[in-house]
Amino acid sequence: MNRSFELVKTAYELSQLLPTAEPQVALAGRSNVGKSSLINCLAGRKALAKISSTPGKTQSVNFYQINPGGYTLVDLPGYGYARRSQAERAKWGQLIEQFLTLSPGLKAVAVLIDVRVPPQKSDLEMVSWLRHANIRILPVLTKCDKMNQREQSARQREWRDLIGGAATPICFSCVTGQGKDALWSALDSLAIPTD
Ligand SMILES: Nc1nc2c(ncn2[C@@H]2O[C@H](COP(=O)(O)OP(=O)(O)OP(=O)(O)O)[C@@H](O)[C@H]2O)c(=O)[nH]1
Ligand SMILES: [Mg+2]
Repeated sequence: MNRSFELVKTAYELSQLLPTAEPQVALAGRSNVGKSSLINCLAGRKALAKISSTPGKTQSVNFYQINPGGYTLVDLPGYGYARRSQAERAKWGQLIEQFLTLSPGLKAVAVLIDVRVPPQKSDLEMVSWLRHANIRILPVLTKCDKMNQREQSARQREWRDLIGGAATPICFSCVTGQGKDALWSALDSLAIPTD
């Protein structure tokens, strides 16, 4: 199915985050994990979201309206980027937290994790924060083209056990397109009401 992606809003400040009841799924993950690349891959457009090999590229909350589907994918700034000043990290932490707390339409958060990297404190903190806030977690392992099948499966099991009870993480790669269909199905079933 061909989908259209439209960047409908960009927020840099807490005051620009107006609560909305429209269905949304947010993408969260450490800087450089591949959030913006995943948006581009799903959209089939290379330059929709800005990507960079330097962490900290996305500095705003970006809202992409998906049609058909009628929901919004929200690209969040990355967390855990140590080379930012403490003030900047605090500002983004607040922006992300405020967004996650104040979005009545938020159906789930896709937590993106680099398949090559063992579980990091910042990822575990994000997962635990979401669980406490009662927000559904869609775990996605990124850059799966960089690891063989056996290593991917081991990391999937590791995260399934850590998140506990949630679905097995989807292995995704924007280089090979692995996991793209599975991700669309998961997003649709989380964001589109069934009744
Ligand atoms: N091999 C490979 N590289 C990837 C993949 N996805 C992203 N990358 C690379 O990872 C780097 C970071 O990608 P981004 O999409 O900018 O990451 P981000 O999570 O949006 O980063 P921030 O905006 O800084 O939070 C870029 O150099 C991408 O080309 C993938 O599936 N496979
Ligand atoms: Mg980005």
